[in-house]
Amino acid sequence: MEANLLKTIFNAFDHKSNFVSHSELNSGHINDTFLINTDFGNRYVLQRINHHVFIDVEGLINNKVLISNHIKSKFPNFSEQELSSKILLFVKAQNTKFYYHKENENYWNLMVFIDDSITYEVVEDEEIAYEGGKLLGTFLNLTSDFDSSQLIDVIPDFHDMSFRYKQYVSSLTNASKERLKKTTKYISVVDELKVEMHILQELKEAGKIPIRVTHNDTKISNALFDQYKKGICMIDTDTVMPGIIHYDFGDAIRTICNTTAEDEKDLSKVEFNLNYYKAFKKGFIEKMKYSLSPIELEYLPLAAKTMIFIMALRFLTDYLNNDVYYKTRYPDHNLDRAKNQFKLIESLSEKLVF
Ligand code: GN1
Ligand code: MG
Repeated sequence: MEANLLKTIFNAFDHKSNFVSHSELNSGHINDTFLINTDFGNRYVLQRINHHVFIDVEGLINNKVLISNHIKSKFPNFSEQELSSKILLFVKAQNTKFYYHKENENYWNLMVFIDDSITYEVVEDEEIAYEGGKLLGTFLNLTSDFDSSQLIDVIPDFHDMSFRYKQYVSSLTNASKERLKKTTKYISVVDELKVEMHILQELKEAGKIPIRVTHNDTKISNALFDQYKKGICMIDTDTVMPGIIHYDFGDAIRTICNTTAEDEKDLSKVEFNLNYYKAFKKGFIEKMKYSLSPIELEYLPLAAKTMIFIMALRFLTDYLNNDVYYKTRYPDHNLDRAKNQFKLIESLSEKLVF
């Protein structure tokens, strides 16, 4: 993207720094994210929100700022400097809102970049898995006293199994013959698993699982670590909204326990790492032990399987719909992502007993 345009947008925010250069952070499948370097060395993350996917961008930004302020309020003795190295801080635009937007154009928001931080696409050792569990547990714990009804549903029915299943069924009727043929094997896997994969949804609908503030995009690349492999905080709070903890636990496991990235084509490399599962769960429970109910605890293993299934189904659906939702880099990218997730479910089912 053109530097001048980014500079103009960056200068619409109240940061008192001068734009020096930028680079694109190729992390997300939906939004566009840029790292901005400034003259005093402080760096920022400038994000263009995809308003076709996120219909109520103002509501989304309000959610993120409310949660960030709530977490901030838990550390009253921290200086601004300390806060900016541990917590996601959003910068106001000159018009005093936390976003910049011109009519008929894109929405942008700006965060302070947390220096010396690292993210992982694939987990390299148990320590990262354990720290990842503590990070998610801490996020859910710090937000557990926030009234989730103050948050909007950024994407209604986001992890709702019945909704995702319906979308998948309608993609089957829209799909080209060629794409349908390439997915035959997976269509039968979906049929085999679908009843079991609705269990959590049914418990939620029956009011048996508490509704809390949840993050909803807890893949490992959304956890920030320092140079010593210690967790700093969870990032990418775009999808923070009311939900059940199972999807957060499951989405973290989906990426932490996968021995490959979610789009690895060589399926012989894709395995579920049970040691990372145990390490993550240990860290998670350490931080959540006082606020987890027995039913929440009981369904954590099924949550892992369900969340991998939801993502497999969403990638498959988008493939059948000709890639209208996720960014893709080549024609069968979504199919490769789906195959990878189905292989992960197969491996999980061999290793995890529940
Ligand atoms: C999308 O754009 P990104 O990477 O933050 C998706 C998540 C998926 C993830 C898979 C709004 O997140 O649900 O788990 O891709 N976000 C949305 O990598 O659909
Ligand atoms: Mg996200």
